[in-house]
Amino acid sequence: MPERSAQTKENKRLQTLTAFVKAEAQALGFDLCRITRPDSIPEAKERLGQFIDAGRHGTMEWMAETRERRGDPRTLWSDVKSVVVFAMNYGPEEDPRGILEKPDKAAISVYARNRDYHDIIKGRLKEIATRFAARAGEDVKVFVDTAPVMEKPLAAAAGLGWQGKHTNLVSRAHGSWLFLGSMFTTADLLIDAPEIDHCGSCRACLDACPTAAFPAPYQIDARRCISYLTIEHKGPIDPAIRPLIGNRIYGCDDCLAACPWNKFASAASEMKLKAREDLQEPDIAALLSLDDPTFRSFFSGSPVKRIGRDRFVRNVLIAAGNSGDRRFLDACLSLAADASPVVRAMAIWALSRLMEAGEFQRFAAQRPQDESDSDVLNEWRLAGAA
Ligand code: B12
Ligand code: SF4
Repeated sequence: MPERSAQTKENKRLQTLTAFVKAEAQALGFDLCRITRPDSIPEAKERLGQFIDAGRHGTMEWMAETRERRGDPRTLWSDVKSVVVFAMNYGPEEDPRGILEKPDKAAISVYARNRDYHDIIKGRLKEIATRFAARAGEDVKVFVDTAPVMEKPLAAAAGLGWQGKHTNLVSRAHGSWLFLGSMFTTADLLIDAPEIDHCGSCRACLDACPTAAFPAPYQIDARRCISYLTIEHKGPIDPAIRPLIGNRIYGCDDCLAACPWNKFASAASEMKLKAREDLQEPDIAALLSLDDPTFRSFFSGSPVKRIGRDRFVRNVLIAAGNSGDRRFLDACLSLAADASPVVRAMAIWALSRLMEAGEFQRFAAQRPQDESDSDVLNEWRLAGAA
């Protein structure tokens, strides 16, 4: 009998701890919080392996380097008994695709229009983890995005939603606009049931992708995804894809915005991030003129700062080249002499699109002959001015 009462006591303790972590999550503004076991995603490791073996991670070598730990939470931390997954809705007030019709404006994806969500979510997770650890006397670790944790399948296993055909987590209550984070703990908390797939025959997200980045439903080839190309990829972007990027200069929201479940998303919570006014529809002209110090101060506290001025201006030049707007010519001409090769290369491409053929040939004939960067030289070749 004493054994049984010890077990009842332990069950009660775990119930109280489970309720505690969920109440804390709600108090700190998380829209969803549910729990799963670390062994709940047995198929994820193999699928991650297929993704990497097919080269779909592109130049994100960190995915291949961490594949063992990433594929199984127990390899990352052998003592983990429960995985608490948190989600925060960041749905925009208006359909973010409206700006795609304004070629002199630059589209920054919704998640990056304010402070870096990593900082905000991590701060809140740390608060919860500190209070939880003190109360439970158990170990905890918190993760947001950058750790080798497969957040989406874990979230689906915990029942926060399901992985939609665009591969991101979709919830019936919040649609596709969710940030995820997790807390691993040695406490054996009470787990929740997984959610089932509610995509049905819908393929809106797959059809919405401007670059055909989905080789099949539920699978992405990051090498074609505008989010990867504008944020993660460092060098020149495939010339065949550049025209498809339009004015998207940082990330892409098209597949998320196309999801019909968004219309069921609950009203904005008070703790939701509001977009910075000046990042909603910034002018391409203003962004082309950013040098390193002005870039850093304009994007202070924003995730955009992470990619650095050169990669950012590379993206803005692609938008300028796609705009058909000759008002950007002067800015592109001065960027063709920029110190950064990736900027020079993309300025040449933008000019080749904005200038008349003869005008471009005359400009090319006068170019300095001391260029030695292979990417820039390649750009001249591609533009027919070898
Ligand atoms: C690498 C990465 C990227 C890469 C690759 C995207 C990808 N889908 O993997 C790039 C740079 C392209 C990217 C882009 C974006 N990302 Co990102 N990214 C990540 C990261 C760091 C790892 C994801 C990962 O493990 N990918 C590897 C693949 C193999 O895993 P997977 O996508 O889960 O693949 C599953 C499916 O393919 C599925 N599957 C395969 N075959 C089949 C078959 C069937 C029948 C079924 C059902 C399933 C299935 O099984 C796989 C394993 O679960 C996570 C953070 C994290 N640590 O998890 C954020 C994360 C996924 N990104 C996020 C966001 C917000 C974005 C963007 C919207 C940002 C933007 N606006 O530009 C875009 C969305 C693009 C898209 N459609 O995915 C959020 C998504 C939140 C959510 N609601 O799910 C995350 C979780 C970050 C966070 N903490 O909030 N991202
Ligand atoms: S984020 Fe944009 S480019 Fe990437 S998969 Fe979704 S729709 Fe395609």
